[in-house]
Amino acid sequence: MALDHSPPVNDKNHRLDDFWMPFTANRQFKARPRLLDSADGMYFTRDDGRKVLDGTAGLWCCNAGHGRREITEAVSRQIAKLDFAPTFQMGHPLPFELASRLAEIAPAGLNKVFFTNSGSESVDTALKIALAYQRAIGQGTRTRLIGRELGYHGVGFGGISVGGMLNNRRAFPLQLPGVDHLPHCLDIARNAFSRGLPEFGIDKADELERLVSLHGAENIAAVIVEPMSGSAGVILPPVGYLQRLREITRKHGILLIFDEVISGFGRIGQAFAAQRWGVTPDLITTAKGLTNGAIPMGAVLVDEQIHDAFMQGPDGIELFHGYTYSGHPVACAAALATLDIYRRDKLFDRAIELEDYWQDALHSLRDLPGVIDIRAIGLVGGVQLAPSSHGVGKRGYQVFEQCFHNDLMVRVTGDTLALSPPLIVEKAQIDSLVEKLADSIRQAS
Ligand code: PXG
Ligand code: PLP
Repeated sequence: MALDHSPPVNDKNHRLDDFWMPFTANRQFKARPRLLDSADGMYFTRDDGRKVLDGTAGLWCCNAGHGRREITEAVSRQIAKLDFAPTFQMGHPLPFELASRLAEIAPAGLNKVFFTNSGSESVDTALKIALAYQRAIGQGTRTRLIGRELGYHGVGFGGISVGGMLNNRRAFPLQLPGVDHLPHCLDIARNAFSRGLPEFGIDKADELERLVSLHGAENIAAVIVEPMSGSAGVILPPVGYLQRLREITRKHGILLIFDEVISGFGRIGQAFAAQRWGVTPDLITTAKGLTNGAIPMGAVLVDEQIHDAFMQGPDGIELFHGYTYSGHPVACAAALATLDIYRRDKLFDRAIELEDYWQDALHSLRDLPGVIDIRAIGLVGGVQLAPSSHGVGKRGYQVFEQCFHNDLMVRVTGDTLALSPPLIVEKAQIDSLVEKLADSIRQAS
C-alpha cells in the first residue's frame, strides 16, 4: 500500500488569506477589503453593488474604458481559433500584423517591435537589447546603465536597478552593477502649481555630462527615463529637459530609452509622449494601454538601425531573449481590437481636447487644506499633499481610503494622489471626480 505523502488539507476558510497581494498592505486590506465585481465604461461596480468612478483607468491601463465589446469579442474569437502558438522558430500571423500596426503609430524609425507580457519585461528587454546592441557594433565596453531618481521601471532586477524609488529597492540591495542615477526633476520650491510643463529644471539633464566625465562615454550603454514619471506621483519633465537628454546621449553614442508604460497610448495626447514632446528616443517600452488592460501584454519599440545591426552577423539566432508568451495570439487579438478603438474613436486626441478643462478642474483644488502642489498634463494629474504629523504617506493613504468611501478610485503614492481617468471621460465626470476628491481631502484633513 502506498503511503499518503499529501499535505494536510487546509481546513480554515481562506477566502482572503491565501492571495499574497502585490504592492498591498495585506493585513490592512484583509481587515477592510475593497472588492470590485464588474466594470463598464467609466465605472467599476463593487461587490455590494455600489458604483465607483474610475479615476485611474484601473492601474493606468484601461485607456478606452471598461468592458469594450470589440475587445471581448476579439479575444473570445481568437481563443477559440488558436489558443496558443509558439513564436520561437515558429509563427502565426497576429504578432506580425500587430507589429506593423504599432510601427504606424510609433515615432518615425521605431518600427521594429519585440513583444513581452508586462512593463517590467519590456524594461528588461530594452536594457538587454541596449547592451547587446553596443556589443554588436563593437562597443562592448559600454556596459553601464543610467536611470533616474524616483523612476519606476517595474520590478524585475533590471528595472529596480535603474529605478529610483527607495521602497522598491531597499530590501533587495544586490542589484545590477554599474548603474548610476540622474537626479529627479521634482522641484516644488521652484515649480509648485505650474500649468503644463514646469519651467525650471533643464539643468538636471546636464548631470548626464557629469556622469560621462566620471565614467567615460565609452563605458555607458544607455539612459532610461520615463518621459513623465507616473508611479512616483506624476512628475513632469521641465521645459527643454528631454531635448537636452537627447542631445547629450546622441553626442556620446549613448542609447536613450523612454519608458512609456504609462505615458503611451494617448495619455498625453499623442500615441506616445515622445511625439507630444518632439523627442525621439532609440527605444520605447510599453505595456498597459496596449491591450486596454484586458490581457497582459507589453512591447518594446526599437529603432530600425538598432534592429538591423543584429541582422548582420552569421546565420542563426540574433538575440538570445524571448518569453514563452511573446506575441501570444489572444493578447495580440486584444491589442489589435484596442488599437482599432483608439483610431476609430480618436481617443488620443481627447487628452489634448480636454487638457485645459482637466487642468482647470485639478487646479481648483489648490486652496484645499494641505495641498502643496498640483501637476497636470494631457489626462494625467497629481495632487500632492504635505505629509501629516503621523508620517510620510499617512495623509495620502487616508485621502485614498476616503475617496473609495466616496465612490472614487484614485492612486496614492506617498502623499500624492495620482489621477489618470480613461480617455473616454466626459466633462461632467471630470467635475464629479474633482468634487469627490475635494470632499475626500476636506474630510481627511
Ligand atoms: N515602467 C513604468 C514607467 C511603469 O509605470 C512598469 C514599467 C512596470 O509594468 P508592469 O506591467 O510590470 O507592472 C510600470 C508600471 C502605480 C502603478 O499606480 C504603476 C505601475 C504599475 C502598478 C501601479 O503607481 N507602473
Ligand atoms: N522557468 C522554467 C523552468 C521554464 O521552463 C521557463 C520557460 O520555459 C521559464 C522559467 C520562463 O518562462 P516564460 O517564458 O513564461 O518567461
